[in-house]
Amino acid sequence: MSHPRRLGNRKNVKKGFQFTLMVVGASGLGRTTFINTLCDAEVVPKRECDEPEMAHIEEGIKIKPYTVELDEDGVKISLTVVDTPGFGDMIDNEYCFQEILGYLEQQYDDILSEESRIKRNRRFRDNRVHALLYFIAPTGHSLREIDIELMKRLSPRINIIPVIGKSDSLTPGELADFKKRVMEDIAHHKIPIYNFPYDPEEDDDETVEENSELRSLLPFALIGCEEEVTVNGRKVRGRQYPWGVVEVDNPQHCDFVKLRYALLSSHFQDLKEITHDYLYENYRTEKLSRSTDSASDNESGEEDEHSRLKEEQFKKEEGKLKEMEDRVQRELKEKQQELWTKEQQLMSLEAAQVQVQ
Ligand SMILES: Nc1nc2c(ncn2[C@@H]2O[C@H](COP(=O)(O)OP(=O)(O)OP(=O)(O)O)[C@@H](O)[C@H]2O)c(=O)[nH]1
Ligand SMILES: [Mg+2]
Repeated sequence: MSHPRRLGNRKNVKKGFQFTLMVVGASGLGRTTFINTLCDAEVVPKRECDEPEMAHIEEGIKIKPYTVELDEDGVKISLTVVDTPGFGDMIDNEYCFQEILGYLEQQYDDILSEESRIKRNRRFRDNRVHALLYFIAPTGHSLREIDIELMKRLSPRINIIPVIGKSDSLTPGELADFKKRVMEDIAHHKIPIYNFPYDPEEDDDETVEENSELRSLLPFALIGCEEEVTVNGRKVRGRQYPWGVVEVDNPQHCDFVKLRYALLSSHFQDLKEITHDYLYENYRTEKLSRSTDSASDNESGEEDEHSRLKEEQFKKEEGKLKEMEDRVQRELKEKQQELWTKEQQLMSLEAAQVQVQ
């Protein structure tokens, strides 16, 4: 499944650009190492190991953005990487989902209120997150419930790209099987990840070929390492094991180079456009229609109050009329009584007169 709206693959822009990436995944899957490998610098400091007496304390999730200026073949990139340490550490992860979702929506809210200002703030920074790399543990089985839940809940708000952390723990055969199973799970649960959308009818052959190759690599197998080792006289970034070296920048060993190029060169524009034209637009429409609904709820509330007051007024008037009618009836009866007494007096006077005559 892909997002219903897809946009053409754009090539690099020379003047430089800003891009924001979020990394989420269980503890220890290599997020910090990946960020530092991606930027080729120690952007995120290494985490100190917890003291044994503190190991049981659940700190909860933290959301930490780091901004770094990169130079990619002369193209300036202001890259913000948002790390999410503590994800999945708690027994109940509901709080984690809400925190991440809240962060993503807050960035949309900020731009929404900026758009509706009469005078624009020139220093306003658009912090919308353009892609989320979701780190899957290299279990060799299939997706866990927390993976499915996170991707399902966040996919309406962000381009999700699934990756396998520490993929050197799997043999090439195991990795291929695992990738296949993960994609089957994603399809089964209808999770709309970012799958390098293309249209063979509309797009040029180069785009179709490039995107279908990237799609076939999903979920990207990652290896992270900041140190350099020497292999056959060459200095490479790689993990040295007694039996050999796994190289970060070797496409035979992992998909790091392909993913890096897609994120920072060939597909950043597509990711940004989908974020703006589709994900943000949906959020904006939902939010604005929610506030119109509550306004019309208010309006109908006002109407209800109005008719309630009218009814009260009507009842009061009715009561007054009834009182008036009763009083008139009472006075009428009194007058009739008076009249009858007067008639009786008149009759007895007449009778007395007749006797006198
Ligand atoms: N085998 C292997 N180990 C890795 C890889 N990447 C990182 N590691 C090691 O795994 C351990 C944890 O890596 P981190 O980068 O700190 O992982 P993290 O996801 O940031 O961990 P937290 O921030 O604690 O959640 C470190 O000892 C790394 O050297 C990898 O690709 N393969
Ligand atoms: Mg870390």
